[in-house]
Amino acid sequence: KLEAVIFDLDGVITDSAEYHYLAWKALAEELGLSFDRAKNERLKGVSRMESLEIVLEDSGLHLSEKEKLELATKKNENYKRMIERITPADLLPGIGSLLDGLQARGVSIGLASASHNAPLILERLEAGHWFQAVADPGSIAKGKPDPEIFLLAAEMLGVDPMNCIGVEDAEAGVRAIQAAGMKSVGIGSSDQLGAADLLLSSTFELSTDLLFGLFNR
Ligand code: B16
Ligand code: MG
Repeated sequence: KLEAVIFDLDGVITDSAEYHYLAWKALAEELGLSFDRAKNERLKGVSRMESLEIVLEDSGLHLSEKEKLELATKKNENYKRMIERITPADLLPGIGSLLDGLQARGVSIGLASASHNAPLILERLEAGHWFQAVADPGSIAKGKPDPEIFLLAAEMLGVDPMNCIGVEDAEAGVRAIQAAGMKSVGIGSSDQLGAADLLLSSTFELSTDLLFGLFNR
């Protein structure tokens, strides 16, 4: 029985995934490295420092931990300037009415984002009131594709993972949801998200009926 829906943030609630892409691209260009959307796919759902390792791979650069931290901080400062511009109008299509609909039907709502900037983004979107639980990525040991962050959100909501749906735009995220024993909804293309229980090409296609339907088949 559906008790809770646990959402990823970047690329599902709002398109901050695009700002992550732009900020990593700016950093890569500054370092004289190539960076394209195909490489960016591998960064989705992945922590800031792990993302940096992917940006730097094959660069031939040998950087100290301190230098890496400086680069990651620089990317994050640039990213933070970009997300200042987010307003409630930046909720992705259909998300506001979906969250209203779930709330009306008594379904709990949680957030399982790998981003340390998630609370700031929820505030900019004025979306915090919908979420009964926001899992803190700072308090988990392993990031996606490990299930930890989704399990933490379910625990905070007091629900059994078996009665949860996770919604993700990243391959690592869909794998995390499945490893948590939840039903998975992927937003994106089958190239990355083919493993999801339900695959939709846009958030606009999400509906409460579709989500409840995942439990009646
Ligand atoms: P930050 P999600 C993830 O958020 C992003 O997809 C990923 O690209 C980013 O590196 C990660 O958050 C960490 O974000 O640098 O803001 O702490 O998709 O799990 O909501
Ligand atoms: Mg995401």
